[in-house]
Amino acid sequence: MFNQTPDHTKIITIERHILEEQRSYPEATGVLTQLLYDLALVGKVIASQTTRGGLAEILGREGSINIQGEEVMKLDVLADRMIKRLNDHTGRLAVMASEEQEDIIPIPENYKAGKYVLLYDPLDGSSNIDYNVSIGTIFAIYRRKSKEGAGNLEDCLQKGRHLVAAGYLIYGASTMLVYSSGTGVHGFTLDPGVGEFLLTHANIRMPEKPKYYSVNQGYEQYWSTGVKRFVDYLQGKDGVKKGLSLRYIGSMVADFHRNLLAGGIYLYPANTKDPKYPHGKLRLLYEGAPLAFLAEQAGGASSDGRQSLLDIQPRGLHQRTPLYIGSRELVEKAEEFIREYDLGE
Ligand code: AFP
Repeated sequence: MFNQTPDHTKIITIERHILEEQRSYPEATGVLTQLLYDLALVGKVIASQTTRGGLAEILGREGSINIQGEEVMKLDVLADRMIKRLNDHTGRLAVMASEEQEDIIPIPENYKAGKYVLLYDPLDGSSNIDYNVSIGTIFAIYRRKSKEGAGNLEDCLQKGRHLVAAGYLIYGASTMLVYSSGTGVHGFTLDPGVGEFLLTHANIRMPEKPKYYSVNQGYEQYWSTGVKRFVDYLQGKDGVKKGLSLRYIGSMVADFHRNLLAGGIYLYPANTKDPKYPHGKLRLLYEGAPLAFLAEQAGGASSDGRQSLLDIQPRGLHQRTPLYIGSRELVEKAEEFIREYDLGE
């Protein structure tokens, strides 16, 4: 019978989990632990705002002044500022970069520069906010490359292979934080009653048998032959395998999260729709690399169609990339179709 009495001895808070992970690294100084904990706080603060999203109509429109005399901001701008403010003075970071900002975000001179670099997408899927659909925050943490003083652009332009930790917060039916610091992927759900993230998904592994594929099928006419053939394959049109179900939310964090738990692939291929973005829409540093890191840690894989997203040397902060992330077998299949039909190899 289902036991409704919770076993309180088994409740693991995110703080305890991160601390226990740190214990397996005797040389660890605790700075990364603190940084991850700062990001959990970020999640709680943003979640409290996103759940009030629909109230913007009542409390004031973007640009207007609310009853506290403050300017009402769009949620993505607000999230961007919050992450910056919660992290610029801690002494843990050398530099930051955000999907919402053109240039790197330096640590103010009056604060100590630390040894880590934080890259983030403050509110991914923000075009979904108005429709009460899940959105998320993605983060990526690297060790600085420069020796001391203010961090620089080069500190931010690192391959995903050098990630120290990465994760996301998903603001959905419940708020979750999912992260990896290189020893598996772990998921925590925010218990709004106690205001803590509790371990609910220890050591997540992507199921071997994929269930879903996620792509904006509306762009099919703009895809290459290789991509079209690959999606035919996913749909089971070749008659070799049963087709997968299509699920596409248009919030990458939510699409990725579902496929991580259920098995499947998310793709945003290159397309010819907008000549300004020949590599598709998604950004390597803020979306591709961190989610690729999590996929690998959960037994999955990633690719830009030719190579792992983790092996691409970024040349610019906002570099875009074609993207395939999910079950290893499907990612390899995508590369195979692209090699055969698009690269003629
Ligand atoms: P927004 O943050 O502008 O809503 O973009 C979301 C996103 O970067 C990613 O989360 C989605 O998976 C993808 O774009 C959706 O893009 P399409 O609308 O072109 O399918």
